[in-house]
Amino acid sequence: MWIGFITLFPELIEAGMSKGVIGRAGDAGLVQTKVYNPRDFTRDKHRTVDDRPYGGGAGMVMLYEPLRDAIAAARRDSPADSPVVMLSPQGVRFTQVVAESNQGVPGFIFLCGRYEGIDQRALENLVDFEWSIGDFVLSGGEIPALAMADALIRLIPGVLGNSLSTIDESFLDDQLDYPHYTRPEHIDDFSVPEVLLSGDHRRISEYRRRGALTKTYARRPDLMIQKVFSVEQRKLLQETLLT
Ligand code: 21W
Repeated sequence: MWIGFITLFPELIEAGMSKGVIGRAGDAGLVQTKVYNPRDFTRDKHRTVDDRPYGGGAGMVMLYEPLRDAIAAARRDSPADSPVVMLSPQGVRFTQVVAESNQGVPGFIFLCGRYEGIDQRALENLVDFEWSIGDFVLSGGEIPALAMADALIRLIPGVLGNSLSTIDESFLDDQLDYPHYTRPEHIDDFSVPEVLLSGDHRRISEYRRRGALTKTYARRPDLMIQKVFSVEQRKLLQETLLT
């Protein structure tokens, strides 16, 4: 996968792409990234990338021309048909379903806005999709772009390796996680639940399914609307919540 980032803050993207699982995917050649700074595509002495909004109002608007030329440069480097994705509070919500439905797309050009936004003519004529990460206000598109890149890169075969967590537990995909414990067994008066030390894999698995199901019911009932519960799930909910 190839990802180009159009951003006034290249260091933010470079830092976010260089660590952990995502950094190793880059080192392994599973993903190539390149950053384009609209400021490098300006022609005036002051390298201007923004101006005041027509019609007045607060804040500044990103200029059309440096964005057009930065996107053109990214298009020359990117695989054919890589969509230009604007990170924007007006965008469609990016979810795991969106990430999964983009598996196999060879490249993306992520356009990160700053200030109040970009000239509408750039949005209408240079951008294919607008994506948001949720209903809260950030200062720009870089953190959403990194979040989406992370979600997309994790889905590339070979990036995660075949850790047990990715294969064995698909039945928990639409639920919150169960509690995790590691050594030591006792610390500051707090102990590890006995069942996890029992070696009884059937009981351990039930403990985890119960934890995931009841946590989801309590915190994210929206994930359970119209869900058809299995006989076991009804039993686990009933035992845990009604007794
Ligand atoms: C936030 C720019 C708010 C402009 C109505 C009119 C990209 C983002 C962003 C930003 C405003 C994403 C206003 C979740 C986000 C992003 C910068 C609007 C006031 N309201 N996902 N004018 N949240 N945000 N300012 O903020 O670029 S994806």
